[in-house]
Amino acid sequence: MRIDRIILRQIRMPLVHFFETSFGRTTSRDILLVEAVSGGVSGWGEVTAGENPFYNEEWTGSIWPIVRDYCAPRVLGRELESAEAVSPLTAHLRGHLMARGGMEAAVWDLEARLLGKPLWQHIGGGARKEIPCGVSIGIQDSAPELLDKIERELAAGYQRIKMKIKPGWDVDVVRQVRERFPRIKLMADANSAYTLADADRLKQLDEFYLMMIEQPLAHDEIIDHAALQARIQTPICLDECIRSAHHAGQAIRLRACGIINIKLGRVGGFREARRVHDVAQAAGVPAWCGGMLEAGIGRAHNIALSTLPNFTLPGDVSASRRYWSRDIVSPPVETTSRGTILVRDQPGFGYELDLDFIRSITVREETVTA
Ligand code: OSB
Ligand code: MG
Repeated sequence: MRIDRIILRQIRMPLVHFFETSFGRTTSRDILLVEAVSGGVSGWGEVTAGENPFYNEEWTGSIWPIVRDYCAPRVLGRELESAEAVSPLTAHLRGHLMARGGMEAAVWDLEARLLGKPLWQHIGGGARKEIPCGVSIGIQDSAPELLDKIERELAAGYQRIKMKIKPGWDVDVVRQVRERFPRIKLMADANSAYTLADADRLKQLDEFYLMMIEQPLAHDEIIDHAALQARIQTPICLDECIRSAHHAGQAIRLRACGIINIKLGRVGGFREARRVHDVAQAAGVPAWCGGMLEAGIGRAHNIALSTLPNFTLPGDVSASRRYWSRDIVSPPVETTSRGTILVRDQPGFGYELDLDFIRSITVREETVTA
């Protein structure tokens, strides 16, 4: 496979509802799409970086020069044995995993299309034809608003609820949710808002028998998570901390987590995501697929990833309509009344692109050639 050109596009899409985490509120997204073209066939990737360097150090503005000046030139015009070869070609970059991962995912999609195969099959997935879905619910302006939202998502069939927490929006709010919904699968995500000094407060969450608490401590701190896990019963799930299979192995060995959230962009693409998956599986640590408020392409890639066998817990990948009044793929991603997404069998990521719509919301475009 030889890639002739890579087209970068930045699209702007308002969210139907703001999304707030411990690091801030997002109302509109600026997303980078990567189109990799080989002999007239295109594969597409979506970069999962946020608009600001708050979740991790990457952001919409850092992606463009990294893909244009460092990632694309390494793969363009070169004979690639397979999509597997892309990640090693950009491995000399320090960090910038989301930028690398967005381009890498485009090449996986391209290769699947060249072979006429669905992406899920091409990456070695297919353990399930229906993906179990949960939802991630941001910090709301009031607890009653949160309870209403949860009620609506449960009525739509979603299998588990993740609520965002931060200091000042934690034990009391979780208690209210638990009192109202005593039996649901419930978890909390702190996005690194606490330190080990908060261990007593975090221990108070044990009484609510959460499925897990996600990333309570610093984004780059595995050892403190191990110390916290020794003090609390609720299983810790790591998100931000796990950027590679190596990190996953270290975290598991140190007993810093009992569950791993795998995000395609955060680990730099499909090759590393599969390696993280394999490390977790070998250790008996369950995984689930995290979300980054993706548009349809990223969502479809997440669905493909979620068909690997060890994605046994409901993930954050949910219906397009929860985020967008109109998505860039057609049909939009939809869920069943069982709270699942049906895996599609079309070649590549499995959905049609709405190119007219993409054109209408593109604020920047650039083509890179060999
Ligand atoms: O920590 O999982 C996270 C969104 C943006 C940044 C980080 C996270 C999230 C989510 C939303 O929880 C997941 C989604 O619905 O896409
Ligand atoms: Mg998270």
